[in-house]
Amino acid sequence: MNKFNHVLALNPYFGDSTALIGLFPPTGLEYISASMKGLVDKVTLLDLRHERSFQDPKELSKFIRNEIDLLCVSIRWESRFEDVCDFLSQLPPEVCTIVGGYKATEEVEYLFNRCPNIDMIVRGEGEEIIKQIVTDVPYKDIRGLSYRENGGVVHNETHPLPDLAHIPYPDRSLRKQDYRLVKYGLQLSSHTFDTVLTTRGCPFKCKFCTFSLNPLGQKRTYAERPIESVIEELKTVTADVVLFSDDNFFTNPKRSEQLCDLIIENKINKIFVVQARIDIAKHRKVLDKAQKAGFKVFLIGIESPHDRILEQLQKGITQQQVREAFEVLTRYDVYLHGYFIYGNIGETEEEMLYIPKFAKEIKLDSISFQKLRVERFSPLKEVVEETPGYYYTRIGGSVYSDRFGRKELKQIRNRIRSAFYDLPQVIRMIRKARRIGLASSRDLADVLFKLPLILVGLGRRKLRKRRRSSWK
Ligand code: B12
Ligand code: SF4
Repeated sequence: MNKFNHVLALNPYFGDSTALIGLFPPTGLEYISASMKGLVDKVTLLDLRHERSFQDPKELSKFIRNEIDLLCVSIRWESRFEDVCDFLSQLPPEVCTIVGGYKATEEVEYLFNRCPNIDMIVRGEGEEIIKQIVTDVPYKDIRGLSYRENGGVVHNETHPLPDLAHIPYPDRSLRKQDYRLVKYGLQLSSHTFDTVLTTRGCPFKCKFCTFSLNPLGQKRTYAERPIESVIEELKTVTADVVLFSDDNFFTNPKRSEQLCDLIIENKINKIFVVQARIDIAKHRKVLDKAQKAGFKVFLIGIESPHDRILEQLQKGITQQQVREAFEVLTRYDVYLHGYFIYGNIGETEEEMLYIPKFAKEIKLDSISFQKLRVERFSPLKEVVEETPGYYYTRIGGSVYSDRFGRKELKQIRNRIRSAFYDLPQVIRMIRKARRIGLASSRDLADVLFKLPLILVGLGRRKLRKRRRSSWK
């Protein structure tokens, strides 16, 4: 007989968000659910983005009281963290509640104080840990677990990172819906979306990045899943577009090439989206195969056009190398998106405003740009603390300076955006998206038709945001 009968795996996020966030499934929670399979009688996965009635904590509590004997919640993001805490605190305290996820791991003490109904927190990657919790392993013997005992909290030692060859891939059978591009309740594309993780960790050491640091401050060693298991998983994926959410899909070009070969051989017809470094441009054979295998969108971390800043960020690339790489990449029929960071230490206004110009020079189709951020374990934290005139107001928040405060950086952001996204660029993006099959003519006509409603939604969101900030 199993220790638990009916487990609820809960993605507690819903409400105001960007369309991109609604696009992807709660991968971590699906990994956890897959690991519990066979060890509990039943798992129900609720993604609150798609469960309107359960967005009311009273309704959800009724369901939990009637059905559930273990509640597993994933807390992953900085954004909406307090809302999630408020929501969780309204759920039945008598049902055993475990939380896990990147943000939960960062905020263990805070969460135990803030949400009295949380019984346990799983720190770090949770596949092995959850298996021990739902079987009869005594809590004191489960590494990676923090739990309440005699009015206090016990933190067990850290769990070793799981071996990727031995963990099952996400359990998609628990989904009640497909994932689509939806904004203000309006569907913007006919495509369905999914994510697949083929590796964890990244061997590079960019100073601003915590992607490859787990929230315990340990560098996540780069680890690969067996490619056969990736192909087996891909065969079960029904979505049209798949994001390989590896930090850098091409870390091991030989393996990437093999994966492309197997995708072609197995006739897996999808649009693949990958995160990459410019280094991939050196591997033409891999690029040729990737194009053939359906890799159509490359999300590339460039961070800055300035060598001084690239060096400061320890990105390991130079402006000239970026230019050379894009000369190669633009020969392929792929959509190229670049990530940039502005507001770097010592960066002048002029330097920040060069981002859109540079992005056009190297022929990027689209860009996103973020303020420099400080995370608890990012190596950049110390640099900011030691640099006079620079500061951050909270962990996970942006870096400001005496010269560039919130207001100044917001103005610069708007100028970067309008300089890049002019009409010719928007037309170029649409044409490219159509040509490579990312969006059909019907999708585009549909978006145009829905444009007035999207603008109304945007206006409402801005109003809500303004009201919220005037209450604070
Ligand atoms: C892919 C990705 C995305 C995708 C989302 C894909 C998806 N499926 O959700 C997209 C592109 C949409 C995205 C967006 C953003 N992302 Co992102 N993203 C990632 C990335 C690279 C991988 C996520 C993933 O799939 N991990 C694999 C799964 C298996 O890991 P996991 O979710 O952590 O789950 C494991 C454990 O945490 C734990 N666990 C999780 N839940 C639970 C629950 C229980 C009960 C238990 C026991 C265990 C457990 O076990 C799981 C299995 O090991 C991570 C970095 C990373 N390496 O994790 C950043 C990361 C999660 N993103 C981050 C950020 C900041 C963002 C953005 C805010 C960026 C931006 N400014 O726009 C946005 C918006 C997010 C939001 N909601 O507001 C940060 C979060 C930091 C923080 N504390 O807030 C991360 C950690 C990157 C970083 N270091 O900066 N992201
Ligand atoms: S920015 Fe990219 S390449 Fe650099 S450490 Fe992070 S994931 Fe790795």
